[in-house]
Amino acid sequence: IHRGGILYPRNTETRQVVPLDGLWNFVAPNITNPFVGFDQLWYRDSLKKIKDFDVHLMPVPASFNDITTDWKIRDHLGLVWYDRYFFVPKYWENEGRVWLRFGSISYAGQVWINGELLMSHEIGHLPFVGEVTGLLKFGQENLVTVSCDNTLLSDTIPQGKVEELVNGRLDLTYTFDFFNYAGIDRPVYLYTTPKTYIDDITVVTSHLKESTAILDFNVTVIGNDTSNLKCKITLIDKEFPILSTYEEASNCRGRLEVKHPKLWWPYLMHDEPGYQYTFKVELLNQNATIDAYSTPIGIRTLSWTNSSFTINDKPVYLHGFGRHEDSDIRGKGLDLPLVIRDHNLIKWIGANAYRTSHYPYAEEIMDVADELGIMIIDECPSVNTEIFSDSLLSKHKISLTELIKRDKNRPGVIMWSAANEPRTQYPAAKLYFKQIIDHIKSLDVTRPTTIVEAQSYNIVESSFYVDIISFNRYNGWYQYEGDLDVISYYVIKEAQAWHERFQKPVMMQEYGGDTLEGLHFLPSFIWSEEYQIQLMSEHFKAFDVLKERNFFIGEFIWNFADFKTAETYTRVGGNKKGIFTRQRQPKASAFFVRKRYWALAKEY
Ligand code: GCB
Repeated sequence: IHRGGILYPRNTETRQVVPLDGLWNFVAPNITNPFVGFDQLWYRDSLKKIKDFDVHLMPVPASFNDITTDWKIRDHLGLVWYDRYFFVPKYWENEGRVWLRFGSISYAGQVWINGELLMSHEIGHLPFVGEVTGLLKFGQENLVTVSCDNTLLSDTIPQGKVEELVNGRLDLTYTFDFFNYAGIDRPVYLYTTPKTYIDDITVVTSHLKESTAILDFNVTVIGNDTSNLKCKITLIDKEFPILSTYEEASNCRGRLEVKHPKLWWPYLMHDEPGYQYTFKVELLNQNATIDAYSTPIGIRTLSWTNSSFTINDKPVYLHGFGRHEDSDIRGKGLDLPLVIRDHNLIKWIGANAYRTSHYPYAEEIMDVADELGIMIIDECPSVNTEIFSDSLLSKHKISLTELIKRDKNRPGVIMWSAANEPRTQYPAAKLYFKQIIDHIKSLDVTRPTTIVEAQSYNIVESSFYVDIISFNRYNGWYQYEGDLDVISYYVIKEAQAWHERFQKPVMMQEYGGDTLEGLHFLPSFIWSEEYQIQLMSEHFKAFDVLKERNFFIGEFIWNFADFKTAETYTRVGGNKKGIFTRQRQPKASAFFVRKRYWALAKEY
């Protein structure tokens, strides 16, 4: 596995990208031995030759769980196997290096090329890449085999537990409520780079004053001999090259000064939101281009105090949702029509932000948010942590390292969320989260941090370390169910108490109630569309009071859309707290929220 940069694969003057998405062969050995496949050396040859198990056609990218009609595949625990053949052109032999990159495998994956182990990766929802040059047969068919393990334990991110049922079947339980979808759920790319290549790029807006922006950049180059190379940086304003600079390739870091920059602004805060430049890097040997790579960047700054949060020195109020990557049939698999539909709904409803609850979303989704000016609270895959240990801590740090490496240049990412609803009332959580937040700060000081809390403000210790307080609370639902008339009292009281104890800006990250579309009651009754509207309306009253108190910086509904959960009697076909259905049609509440969100936007 490559431990360096994780730049998204792009075609450039010097690089070629070949997607390996499509139909792969798939085997889910439904027996209790977790090593089936390894012992039989399934990676040595086509899965189609296996005798004792069914071989399915499986689309990539997709979660495998809901594709077949077999509950044993939906609820499969342990290893599943994928493979496919792909052709590598002869001329690639002279291209330099060839790489294989997975946008994510959930939860853990191992990859073989032509029977040889290439790489292993643990923690879902994060990309990984390995160099395959030495393993390929050029001008021929090659075999890629993947094993994928969805087992969650006390030292995985997130945690889960395996239990053996009376009949010997292994059953996974977990305390978070979204379904534990698994598989090769994001795009797979084969791509080339030259032998000496641009491995990573970091660009930060370090100053923004009086119509001048200073961009600090750092480019990592890998190769045998970089001493004669130059590194050329061009900042392209849509079509026109506006600024160039040259650096030594071996130490390609420096600054760009941009006069009268067009800033990246959030949606609805500006008439040209989401403005991005192209940051182009070329490695030059004399006048020959050795490698070239371009990435979009936005020019913007963030700052925060104990009661405010600003972007480009303007205070922002975040109004949006928690979301999920989730849809019928493909589960958490990347689906571009769905991604665009979702963002069209986000624009329609007038939201300016969302949280990638409860794991990093696909890079393709993040691209859309950057481009539209949607602000993202970027969450790592840690959810509902109950048992704190050193091995968990080190994996949690790895997940943050990988997330920040992936998303550090994204203007849309305005905050790092270290975890959702960890049990921060436990004494062990204190030092644990101090180390987690220190770790984030060691990687990025330009964005604020948060931990999304479910515990009461008076028993939580970890919030001393974060920059922004986030809390989830289900007034009118998990507590005071049916008592709509007390909601606003409790919301105001709690937000104020968080601020008083920790002296930080506060936002409400989750509130809501399950709602079955088409269920109507007058007067409103729990689970009806009327109840959801009233529950929100009572929250809005509280938010209007809190907004006047400055420290309150945002309101997120739980959830954007209905989503699938594990099977439990509290869920009718999944979690129904969406203001859109799982098919992305509005419930009555969506029209109600829309009025508020557009009205909030007018206040900027
Ligand atoms: C929460 C969790 C979220 C759940 C939600 C619920 O507090 O953060 O993941 O889906 O409650 O609806 O129970």
